Amino acid sequence: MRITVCCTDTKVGPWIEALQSLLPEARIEQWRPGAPQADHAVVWSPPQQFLDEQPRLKGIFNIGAGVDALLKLRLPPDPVVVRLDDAGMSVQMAEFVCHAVIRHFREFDAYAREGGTGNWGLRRPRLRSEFPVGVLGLGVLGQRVAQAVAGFEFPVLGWSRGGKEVPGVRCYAGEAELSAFLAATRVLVCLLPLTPETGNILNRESLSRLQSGGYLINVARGGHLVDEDLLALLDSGHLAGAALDVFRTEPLPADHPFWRHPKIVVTPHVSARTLRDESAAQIARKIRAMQAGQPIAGVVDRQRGY
Ligand code: NDP
Ligand code: OXD
Repeated sequence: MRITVCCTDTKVGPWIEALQSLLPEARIEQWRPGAPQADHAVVWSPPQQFLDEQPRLKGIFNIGAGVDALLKLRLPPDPVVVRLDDAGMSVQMAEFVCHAVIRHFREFDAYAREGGTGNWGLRRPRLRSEFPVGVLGLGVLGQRVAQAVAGFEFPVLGWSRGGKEVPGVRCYAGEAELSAFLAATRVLVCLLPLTPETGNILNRESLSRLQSGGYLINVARGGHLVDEDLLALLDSGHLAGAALDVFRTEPLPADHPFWRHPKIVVTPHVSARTLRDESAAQIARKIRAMQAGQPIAGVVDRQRGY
């Protein structure tokens, strides 16, 4: 079995080592133009040339949960596209979002500013019942996040396409219930995949529907957010702030207004990192299962885009 590895912005050597130790029988190599046809590919944002030169792959394994960059390319029709299925990301995402929610709710930034001036100033406790947290997307990451936030006794709501039942989470489904979900939300967390249906979903209209003093946490993709609409709603006072981990252009350009906005916290796409060992182990298990003709989890529906 031949496996080719083609990853932009990622060191390929350690991935090849990790996969090779798990699949000693396979021939695993970094892709180069003109390389022989492989059985499976392990990829992150590969160039179009790679896909054009590898038309007979059985599986394309994406080393991330989001496949938006991959599905933008012209893919051969046959290979099964597989995304990472948690692989250590959901606990990181839960930690990141809980931190962002609590930092905002408990006003830790204000305490940090006042502490810096030697001021022993108590702020009035806020009621968590007045900070309902709504999670857009109740998949592998969204469900874990929603339940983690519910563990801190915030009211939690969730929105998905087909409808879900998640203990402790009030669930809404589909276009028809989006307005009601937003109207009942004060802190909005985006954990949707980026697809033609969800692009620009965080816009003036949707964000205006949030309860007054709303707060946005975008940990999905920059393409979900209309940047100017967020800035306008922060400046008008309808929104109290935002924690943004993902951006339309990454790295976020030095002159982007998000960097310096006093109500925005920027992090450089770190809310849930791909963990190499756990991810390689998951991919190796799935390659073995596919070779044995067994079903695997995390297969992408190309039509839906996730
Ligand atoms: P999943 O595919 O497991 O879940 C996606 C969820 O979104 C599902 O609940 C799905 O609904 C819902 N959804 C999709 N389209 C729609 C729609 N049109 N309307 C309503 N709901 C919709 O994805 P993951 O939880 O694994 O990951 C989510 C995203 O997080 C990734 O695609 C990626 O972009 C981002 N991500 C960001 C990281 C970071 O470091 N910032 C790290 C990892 C991922 P249904 O259940 O009904 O299908
Ligand atoms: C992912 C990411 O999609 O890291 O896994 O953004």
